Amino acid sequence: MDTPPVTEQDPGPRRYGRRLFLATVVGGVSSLYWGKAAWDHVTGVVSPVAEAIAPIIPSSGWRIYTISGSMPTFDRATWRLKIGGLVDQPLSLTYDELRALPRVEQVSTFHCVTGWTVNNVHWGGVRMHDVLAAARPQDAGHALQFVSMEVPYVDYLTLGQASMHDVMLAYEMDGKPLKQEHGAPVRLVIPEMYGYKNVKWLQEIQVVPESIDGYWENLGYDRDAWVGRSNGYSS
Ligand SMILES: Nc1nc2c(c(=O)[nH]1)N[C@H]1C(S)=C(S)[C@@H](COP(=O)(O)O)O[C@H]1N2
Ligand SMILES: [Mo]
Repeated sequence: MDTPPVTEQDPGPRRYGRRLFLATVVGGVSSLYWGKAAWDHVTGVVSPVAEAIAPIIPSSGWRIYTISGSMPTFDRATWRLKIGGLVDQPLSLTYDELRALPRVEQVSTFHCVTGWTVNNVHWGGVRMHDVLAAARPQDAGHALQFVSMEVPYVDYLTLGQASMHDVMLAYEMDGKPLKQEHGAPVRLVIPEMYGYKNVKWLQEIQVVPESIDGYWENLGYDRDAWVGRSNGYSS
């Protein structure tokens, strides 16, 4: 990696204007959308050229973050993605089972709340709908808890947020399997929200009654981390 892993510190002064341009486009779609498709959250699209070259030109400008100073190791033999909590059918997916779900690709821009941005990241993975559908969430479940192998990193999204069209579980970046430093084997991608909601090294998704504060929210960042509309301070 280019830079040693660091942990995100104080949010610092606000650097984004409200009119920050959020470029995001879906390059592949799954047939079913779960919940309301939220196309109105898309405020811009990348050019076809940018979309075409994204898989061959690695996205640059990343800073690698961990909260523990070490990175969890992905063991293909033992890793499982567990789907539990308020579901009728708890699941434990192997890496191959995850890869067998309907595949989607998208090009979207990634923003850390501290001010750095990576444009036109080409992601490959699965939509939340396809992961959750088989687990059959119960009516009492209104949110998802995302649990990292990096304990105690967790974060939450409401089901409505998680059902936006470009929220995905990504197992590929720039056309290659997700690297360890970026959260292998799979990370959450929600381009509308700042990086800290994009949990790396996922191991479990729990259907829970409501969205509550995750790791960084407990340290003062906003729970709803909308890019350009959240300054990272609790209000
Ligand atoms: N498990 C885990 N996930 C994480 C983090 C982390 O420290 N640990 N940092 C978050 C933050 S603040 C950002 S900006 C992005 C950075 O992604 P990258 O390390 O792939 O550049 O990961 C997010 N997901
Ligand atoms: Mo971040």
